[in-house]
Amino acid sequence: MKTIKYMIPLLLFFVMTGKGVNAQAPDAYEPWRAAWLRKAEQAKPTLISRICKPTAKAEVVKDSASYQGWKVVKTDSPDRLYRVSLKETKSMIADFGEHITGTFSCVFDTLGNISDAPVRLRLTFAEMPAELGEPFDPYSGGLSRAWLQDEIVTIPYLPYTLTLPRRVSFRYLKIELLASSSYFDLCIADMQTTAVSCVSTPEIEPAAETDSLIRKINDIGLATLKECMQTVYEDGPKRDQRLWIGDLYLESLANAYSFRNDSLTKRCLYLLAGLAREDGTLNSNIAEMPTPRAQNSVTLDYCLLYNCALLEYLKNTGDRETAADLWPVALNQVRLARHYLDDSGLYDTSVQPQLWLVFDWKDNFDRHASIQGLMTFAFSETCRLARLLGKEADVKELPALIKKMKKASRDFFYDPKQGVFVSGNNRQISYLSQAWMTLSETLPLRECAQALSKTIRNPEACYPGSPYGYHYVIEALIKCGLHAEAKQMLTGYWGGMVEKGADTFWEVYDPNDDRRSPYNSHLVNSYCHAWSCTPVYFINKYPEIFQR
Ligand code: RAM
Repeated sequence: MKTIKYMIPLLLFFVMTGKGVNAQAPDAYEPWRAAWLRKAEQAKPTLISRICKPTAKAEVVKDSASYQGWKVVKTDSPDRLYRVSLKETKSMIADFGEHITGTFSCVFDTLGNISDAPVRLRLTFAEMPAELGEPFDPYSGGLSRAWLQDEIVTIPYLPYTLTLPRRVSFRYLKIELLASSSYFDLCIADMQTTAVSCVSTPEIEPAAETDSLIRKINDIGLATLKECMQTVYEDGPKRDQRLWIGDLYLESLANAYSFRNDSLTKRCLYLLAGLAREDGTLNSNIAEMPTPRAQNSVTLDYCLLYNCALLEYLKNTGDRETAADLWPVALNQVRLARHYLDDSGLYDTSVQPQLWLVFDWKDNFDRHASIQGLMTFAFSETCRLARLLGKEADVKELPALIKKMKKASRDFFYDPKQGVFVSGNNRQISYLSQAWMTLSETLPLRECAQALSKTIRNPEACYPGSPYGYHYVIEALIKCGLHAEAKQMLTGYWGGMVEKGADTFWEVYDPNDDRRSPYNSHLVNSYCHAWSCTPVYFINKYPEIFQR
């Protein structure tokens, strides 16, 4: 009895300070985690499959006028791939006519004599002509060599149906004969890929009178998005095959203006929440197989973009239950980001640990102004989300903080003489600094428009290195009324990829450097990359800008 009497004040102390709760449940999401993962599983889409066959026999040709120095030339009808002596041809290329993702199988047969020995072959699946033309070894890339899609296979006897265990993502397939017996000849009798995606046809399409280049960009954007929409939003079906928050945000924007598979967005939001860290911080990405698990990595910009993705999801679907469920996650990302602000409301580069800031793949790009702008933008979006959910009380201090941050940004990053935002010790002028300062409405939009238009006309300015970076620049141009510039940037940048032969849009594209790679090998770049699909969003969200 006595003990209970002493325990009551102690219990009260723990409840009031929250210490007791933490001591017993250090996991911020302990009460909800299992339910979130269950809901993610329930929202998992069924994959739609279709059988794809080669549409031509082809060859790869070195050509300095083509992208990355290689082009594929169709040489024959697809039936010329079959029943032809592999001993004579040694190597054959099949063109499937479009980018596909799925399971490949092939039937090998003898031509005459029975098979008296195994056969050794190399199959190389390629998104791009360069992957057919250039040897993969010695490999110089920073990411695993195993991402490259070549397989050495040994066929034990013939006829034999080979089905590769690994899902592949490609347009072209090269088959090379490496070793066989002199006693018999062999051929391909049939081949196919069971291609998969969780979507098939878009619900929204541009008006018939839309300019043909814009329609083409829209179609290629749709193909890109479709390929990346599997049982999660993947960043790229060739590589990394993972759900990254930044990619999810842009894919879900494009999905809302095309396929409208809201259940996939819901699944991804729940998965990220269910696999967040115990302190409430989101991990930047999730691998789905064999069971969903997070890669142990945090990127501050992506944490904050989760809140923006959640707001968009709620606006597009009206699904308050999901948004309310995940509201604690949004609050925790704001909490995390606030550690990085100094008293004046400025992102403090001395706070440790400094987290990875993605923003773009571009060497020497200074991210200070961009993270300040993105934080301000994401805090404002979180306030909007709070309003829709009736949770304003949880963020009552944010509006004043946002005001303070904008003032700090103007004092620290804005150069009134030049009329642009600068970032870093070298006072770098970049497209993305202007974009994030515009999206955060740090200055009146008229002045943001001036900063943006000065920057995009400045040949010395640091331009983005990826479609991901360009997305935010176009969003900012539209926001401050620079519609013609937005359209020109979209048709110039994405149109550049179209001109260079893209079937799907690329992870990295620098019009001035065809072999650019953040991984020290253009062969391991992803050439069907989710974050490049957003013309679909722009073109269909803003018909008055892009469809006239
Ligand atoms: C790469 C991918 C992915 C991106 C991350 C940060 O692995 O390009 O799309 O989100 O980096």
